[in-house]
Amino acid sequence: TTSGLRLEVSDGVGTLTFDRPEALNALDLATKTALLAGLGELAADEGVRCVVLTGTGRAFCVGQDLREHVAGLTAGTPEDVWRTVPEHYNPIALALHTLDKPVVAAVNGVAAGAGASLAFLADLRVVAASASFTLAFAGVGLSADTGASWTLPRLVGPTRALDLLYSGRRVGAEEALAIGLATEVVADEDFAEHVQQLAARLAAGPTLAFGTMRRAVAAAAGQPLAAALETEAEGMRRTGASADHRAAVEAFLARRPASFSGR
Ligand code: T3D
Repeated sequence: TTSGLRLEVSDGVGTLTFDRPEALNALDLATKTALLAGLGELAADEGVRCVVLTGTGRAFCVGQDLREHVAGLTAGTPEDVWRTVPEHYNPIALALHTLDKPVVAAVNGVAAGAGASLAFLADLRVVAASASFTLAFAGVGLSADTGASWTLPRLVGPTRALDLLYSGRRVGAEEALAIGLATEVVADEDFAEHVQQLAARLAAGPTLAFGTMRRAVAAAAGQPLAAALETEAEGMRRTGASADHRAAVEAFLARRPASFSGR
């Protein structure tokens, strides 16, 4: 691929694979543009019921391509360089955050800077035993972007978030699991198969209910209990009117396994 990103749809799973292994899957302009377009495509495709974000080679994604970044700064066009945050990183973060289906980050290798931020926006982070996270921003004298200031304290608490942002230290898979950054750690040799099975399970689930849960959990982060209860009530009305709910209740009463269409 010329864009540095591969998009595949198979059996209800939409997979976006960072594919610039020679640059540790750093995000250049073409990759960011393709990522934003790919997320739009997967959002609009009702046949896609689970989204997986992963990388090829030894990295998940190491964030901004610093070679391209420096080339822009050296060319004396810093405004153009920084425009990438509102033009690419912010819409990418919102597109990931607002998908109406489960999102899995399959963290196959190191996730750095905005690459880590992207993984934090997923619902679940399946992390290969040899993978790691580094917030990396401080190392290049930058603050944080792509939602890390919002996601990270929610995942690990504000004190740990600032420790990780200040230090930029490498967090291995086991520590990531212990502090709540990883959902699970999987041996490298089992990783691809494990991710595929997880994604298939999610894609075979009640997609409308999953999307509604996803929105409710995100909204609750900024709501008092009374408002969250209203969001829940509205969600229960929507999912309660779904074909999946009806069919699953009938299956339960008939002692059959439920089969979900996603609607
Ligand atoms: O443009 C804007 O508006 C800014 C937006 C910023 C958002 C951001 O994401 S800022 C954060 C950017 N990312 C980083 O600062 C991470 C930098 N990389 C690292 O800290 C380390 O490379 C890693 C911890 C990720 C991996 O370390 P290690 O020892 O396994 O590998 P390495 O030897 O450092 O890197 C291997 C190669 O990848 C190397 O190239 P070479 O020397 O073999 O030709 C290295 O330069 C290259 N590389 C690593 N990260 C990047 C990169 N090339 C371009 N951009 C990178 N981000």
